[in-house]
Amino acid sequence: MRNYLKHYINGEWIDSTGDETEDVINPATEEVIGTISLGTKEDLDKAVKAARAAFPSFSQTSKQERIELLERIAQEYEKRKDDIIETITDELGSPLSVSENVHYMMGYNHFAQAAESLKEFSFIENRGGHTVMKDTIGISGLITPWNFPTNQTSTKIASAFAAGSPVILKPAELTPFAAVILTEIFEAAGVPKGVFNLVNGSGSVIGNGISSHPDIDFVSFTGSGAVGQKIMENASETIKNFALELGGKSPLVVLDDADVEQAARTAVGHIATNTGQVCSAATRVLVPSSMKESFEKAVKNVLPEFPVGDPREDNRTGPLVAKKQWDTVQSYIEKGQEEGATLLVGGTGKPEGLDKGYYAKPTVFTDVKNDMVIAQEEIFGPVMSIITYDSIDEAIEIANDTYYGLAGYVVGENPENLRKVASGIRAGRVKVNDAEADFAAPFGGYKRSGIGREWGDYGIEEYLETKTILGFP
Ligand code: TAP
Repeated sequence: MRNYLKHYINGEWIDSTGDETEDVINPATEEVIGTISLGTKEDLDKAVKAARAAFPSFSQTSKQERIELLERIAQEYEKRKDDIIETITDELGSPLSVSENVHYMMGYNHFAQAAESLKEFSFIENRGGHTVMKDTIGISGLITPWNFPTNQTSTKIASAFAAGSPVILKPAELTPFAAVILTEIFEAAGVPKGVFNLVNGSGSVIGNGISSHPDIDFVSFTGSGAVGQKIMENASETIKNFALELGGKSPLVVLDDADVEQAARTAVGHIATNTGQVCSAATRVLVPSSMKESFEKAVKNVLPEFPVGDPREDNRTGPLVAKKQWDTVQSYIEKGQEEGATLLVGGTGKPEGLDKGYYAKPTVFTDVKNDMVIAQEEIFGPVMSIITYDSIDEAIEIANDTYYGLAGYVVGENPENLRKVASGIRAGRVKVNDAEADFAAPFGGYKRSGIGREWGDYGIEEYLETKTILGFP
């Protein structure tokens, strides 16, 4: 059992001032695996005070000191590899291979990349008549979701540390244990007292408290649009800066010269990885009308490559994170059928033989119209919608016919068409064919997918203010 009834404030694990606790459940077994304390406003105030006290010295550390700090964190992070992988598999339900190759790997890369980006980063620029200086924004409140327990936290923390900003982290209640390991990593790496503070608790108390706190200068949030909107409202009370990463309904445009089997594999990979609980997942798959039947056949052929089951065994897809998420996914599958989409594979209920655990059937709808609810709303589960198009212009139009704009994908051969689609999609990140991940590349959304950018030097920028000095001697 992992019981963490303390918060980490000012370099110490201290008791919560409240006595409310929350059990954490392994979604694969439905068993309680530990308990956390739900912090109070008083706990948050203590953390804010500690971060404030750490601000003057941490914000004045040299670039070199911060590079070395981030490099030490990356080294300590590597030492905790097995722990991180096991913990994420237990609290989130992701298969061990996904916990290693996605969750562990992404967290590591954010720290390593922040150190690299910082090496090239210029905090002062003489522009002839004036000098522009980049100054730490102040102290930052970080609110993170459950779907990437090390990626979402690490990208924010790495950027904040690179910019010299002390932080208060409130991780999601559903997956709080990876953040405990991160805290231990920061201690081992010698993060100064008060620079990192962990306050566990509910969104309504600690999350809400962070976004409305008069002494917090910046809030970085990842999660749902509804809560993102609340963060904006709260931040407006104190004219606080914020960055929001709010999910999507991303298109995968399959061009007519794409390898149909490979395209189907890419599409299924999106709903299988992390059980489709990925903000940038391609859940609308746009295929040429002429390719519809061969694509549907290819999807059925490749599905067995992504077995669903016990995340501690050799499976590609685990359960959904919680019963509530399972219920949400079920209701969208029902909705798709009511709306008249054709169920190609999957459906409601649990996959055969998986009665325990929040497992959902990988589900593919075809004959989907882009204005159906299943094509417009973020489902956050293993559900794909196949939509047909008749021209590249139409494909781009459908791709952009959404409130979201986080990511887009295009697969095919003809470079001109690939360029046309990649440039035409209104989203913060477009991936062409099987391009490799790049942690120096900015990540964030257009439209209702968010405000601001994370990762690499763009991520660091969010934690900085721009100061003009006239007559700098
Ligand atoms: P949210 O409710 O948005 O939770 C994200 C984080 O915000 C959690 O730490 C949550 O705390 C906190 N929070 C909740 N209410 C808050 C408030 N009033 N003020 C400040 N912080 C608050 O997401 P969820 O309920 O976990 O998931 C719901 C849906 O959101 C999903 O189905 C999915 O569509 C979307 N989602 C998107 C993303 C990404 S990456 N864009 C990630 C997760 C979920 P607690 O939950 O601990 O109380």
